[in-house]
Amino acid sequence: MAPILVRMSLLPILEYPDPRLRTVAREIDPAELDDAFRAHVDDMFETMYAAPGIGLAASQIDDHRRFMVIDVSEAHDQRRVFVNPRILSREGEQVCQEGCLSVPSIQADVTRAEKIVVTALDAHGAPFELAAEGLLAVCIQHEMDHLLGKLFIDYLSPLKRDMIKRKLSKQRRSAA
Ligand code: GNR
Ligand code: NI
Repeated sequence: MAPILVRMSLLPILEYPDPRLRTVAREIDPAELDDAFRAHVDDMFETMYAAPGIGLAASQIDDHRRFMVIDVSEAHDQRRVFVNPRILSREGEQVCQEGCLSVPSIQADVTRAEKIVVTALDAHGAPFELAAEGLLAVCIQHEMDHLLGKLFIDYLSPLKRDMIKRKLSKQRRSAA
């Protein structure tokens, strides 16, 4: 029987207010989409599932290339990779209570488009177009914000954001 090598690792996730989360990601040259890139994508999925989360932008693991991974399914069987994503159209509004692996234990309502059409490359460089609504649409918009250095708490009032900053630093002090 041929041996099967399984090589995976969990990646550390940057946490607010780490300034690296504010980096604007750079476009990926399709020539970069090699086996090493796809192994890295697998590590991101494992990191996301372990957290647990439904999406992870490269920015959150201190990789400032323009891509993200998403799986909103409960069975963890709908992996989607978006390289150089672009939103082609948006329609309607929805309010969703959001959380973020980079802002642990904080949740807040955010208003976003209800339906979007997004285009991107997959992990092999093949272009695709996807119409998304509901939670998938929320998650795509949340991850694309990360790629621009933006966090969901940026939509809240400065007062509320300051309260969150204090709560997180207090949490970290008691965890240390
Ligand atoms: O796991 C996550 N859940 C979630 C819930 C509502 C709206 C957005 C998200 S994304 C988040 C994972 C994350 O931080 N991705 O950047
Ligand atoms: Ni997030």
